[in-house]
Amino acid sequence: MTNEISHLLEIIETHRSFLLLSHVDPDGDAIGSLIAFALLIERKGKKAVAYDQDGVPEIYRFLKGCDRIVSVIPPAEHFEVAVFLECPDVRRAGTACSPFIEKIPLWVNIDHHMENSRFGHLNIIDENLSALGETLFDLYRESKEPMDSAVAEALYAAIMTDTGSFKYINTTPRAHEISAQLIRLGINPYRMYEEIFETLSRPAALIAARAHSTLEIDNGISCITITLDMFKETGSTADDTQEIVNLGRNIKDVEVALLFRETANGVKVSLRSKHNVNVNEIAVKFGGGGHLRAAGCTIEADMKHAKEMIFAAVRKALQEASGHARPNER
Ligand SMILES: [Mn+2]
Repeated sequence: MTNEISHLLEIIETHRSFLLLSHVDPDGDAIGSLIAFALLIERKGKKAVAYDQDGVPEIYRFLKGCDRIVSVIPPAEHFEVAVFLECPDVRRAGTACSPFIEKIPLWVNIDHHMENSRFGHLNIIDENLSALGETLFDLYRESKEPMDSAVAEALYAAIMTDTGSFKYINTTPRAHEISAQLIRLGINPYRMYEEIFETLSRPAALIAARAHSTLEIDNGISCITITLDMFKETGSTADDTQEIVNLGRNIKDVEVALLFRETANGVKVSLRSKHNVNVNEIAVKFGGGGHLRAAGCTIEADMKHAKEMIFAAVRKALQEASGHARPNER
C-alpha cells in the first residue's frame, strides 16, 4: 500500500490538472474523499475539478469544502489525470463524464469495494478499509501536507458514514484511531453526527414513515418497499431514503434486510446483512456490488419480478450460510 501511495504522490507531483470523480448517488465517503483529494491537489498549486454526476446531497452540504464539487464538468477543460474515488468500475461514475474521461491519458483508481475491476493505470484497492477516507488520510500523512479543519471534517464524515457512526462490522481499531486524530484536529463529533444523522427533512421523515409501514418479515429476511407514488406524495427524493433500510436490519433474528425502491428505469435494491450472508455476491449477480454486509443493484424489471429474483437469491444464500456458519461468526 505504501508503494502505491508513493506512486500516486509521484503522479501528483509530475502532473498539473486532475479530474476527480466519484460514484452516482454519492454517500459521505464519496463526498468526503472528493473534498479531501481536491484540497490536497490545490495545496500543491495544481488544478483539480471534483465531480459527481449527482452533486452533493443536502446532508453533506455543511462540509466546508463541498462547494468544490461540481455536477457538470466545464466543457472547455482538459485534464492530464483522472482519479476515480469509490468507483468499482468506470460506469459507476455515470455516463455524463464519458466524453471527458476517454480523452484523459492516465487513470488512477482508488477504492475499497470488493468487486473493483482494477481498470486504472494505477489501482489502490484495499477492501479491508472501513472507508476510502482511510486511504485519503494515508495520502495526507505520506505527503506531509498538514490537514486543516476542512480536510479533517471531510475525512471524519467519510469514516463516520461508512461505519454507520462506528457501529457496523467494518468499524476497526484503525477507523477509531484515525477518527481520534481528526477529533484532536478540532472536529466536533456530536456536531458531525447531528448534521448527518439528525437532520431528517420533513419529506425524508414522511417517506421513512410511509416506507416503514410496508415492512414485511419472513424467515430472517426483512423487506421494505418504496414506490414512485410515495416520492410524489411526500415531496421527497432518492437522497431522502438512504437510512430507511436500517429499520429492517435492526430487527432481532433478521439476517438480511432488503429495501426495494422503484425508479423510472427499474427497481433499485439495497441489501444489508448482519453475520453470515455475503450480500456483495448477491448484488454482483445482478450487475451491482458493494461490500460484504452492504451492497446494492438495480434490476430492470417491475417490482414483483425484482422481488422474486432477489428473494430467491437471498433465500439460497441464507440456506448456504446456515450450512457453513461457525459458532464464532455470530
Ligand atoms: Mn466507501
